[in-house]
Amino acid sequence: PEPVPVPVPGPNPAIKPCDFDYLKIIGKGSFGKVLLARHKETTRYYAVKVLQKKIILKKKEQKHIMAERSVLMKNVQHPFLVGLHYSFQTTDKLYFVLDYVNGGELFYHLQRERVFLEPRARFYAAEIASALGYLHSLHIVYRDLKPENILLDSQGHIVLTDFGLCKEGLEPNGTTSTFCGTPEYLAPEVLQKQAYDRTVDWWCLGSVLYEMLYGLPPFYSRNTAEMYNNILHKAPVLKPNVSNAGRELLEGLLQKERCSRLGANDDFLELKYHSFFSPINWDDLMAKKVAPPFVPSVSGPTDLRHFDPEFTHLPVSASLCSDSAAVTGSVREAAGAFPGFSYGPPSDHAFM
Ligand code: ISQ
Repeated sequence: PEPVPVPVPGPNPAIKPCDFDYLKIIGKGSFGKVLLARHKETTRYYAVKVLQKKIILKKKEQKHIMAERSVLMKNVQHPFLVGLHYSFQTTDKLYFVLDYVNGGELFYHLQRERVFLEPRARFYAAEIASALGYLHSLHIVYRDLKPENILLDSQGHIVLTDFGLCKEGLEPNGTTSTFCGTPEYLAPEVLQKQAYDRTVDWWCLGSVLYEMLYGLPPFYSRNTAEMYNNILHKAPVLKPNVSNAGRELLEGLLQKERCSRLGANDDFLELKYHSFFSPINWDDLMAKKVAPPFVPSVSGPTDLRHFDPEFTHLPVSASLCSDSAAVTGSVREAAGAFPGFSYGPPSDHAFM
């Protein structure tokens, strides 16, 4: 039999910022930005997330970033989680080369339609739940599932992004702000800075499902303090325009006491077999054999119509690919602040 090259994980110093053309900014957070980029040699499109090291170091979020990298690369592969192709670093920046997903944010589509009918909300909630259940099986807690982290691919399937970028927003002056969006899905225990576990993700899923069915987050108020009070002390309002199964599921997921929350005992299995999801064939869902209820209209990989023009019209910084951006990594990077960051499927060339 033919010898088959087996990829072994390790640093890939061969890949560098200048291997890409940076076309558009498609997202921005306090740590850095996400750009649409084209790999010059292959002409393939990627979402490249670029983080400033000094901002991360200042915020002491290094752990989060390393956690993000390990989450993305440690063989974390799931149909509804964004894939990491490479990571590498220069003197002042960290780069993640991710799948490019251009169906738009789920909540961009929700805002256009106000609410989703139950079958559509069920489909999205099921794909998100299966991704969260998979992460939990690897002992990973997603923690901040929020509207802007839930994307649709061009076929209409869910893609969860952002394992660690832009946790709490930090303004340049060091004050917390709503720059990254008000954290309206924060579970009571996170809000109170108590210990949290995988059950926070089921709370967040409950919040997402609530917003898809009712058009607003469960404890929404224009007044942030009041919203926080609602999250901690008020029962969610469950009007009867949603089915009994749907309201029951929301009630279970939005339990303030994490031990009483649906999923507290058998995690994803408790959701999987809930009557709200009885129309879902989970094997077909995971195999992407369930046709998405809505197909985003995109003309091709560079079609940016679903991205906020606030970002896409910004100029792309030339510093992303310049002579000063010396690639670090390989053996030398062990001395730096982000050892072991650079990654790529090694001996890529062996396959081409
Ligand atoms: C992939 N495609 C589009 C946007 C993205 C934002 C963050 C992370 C990955 C992405």
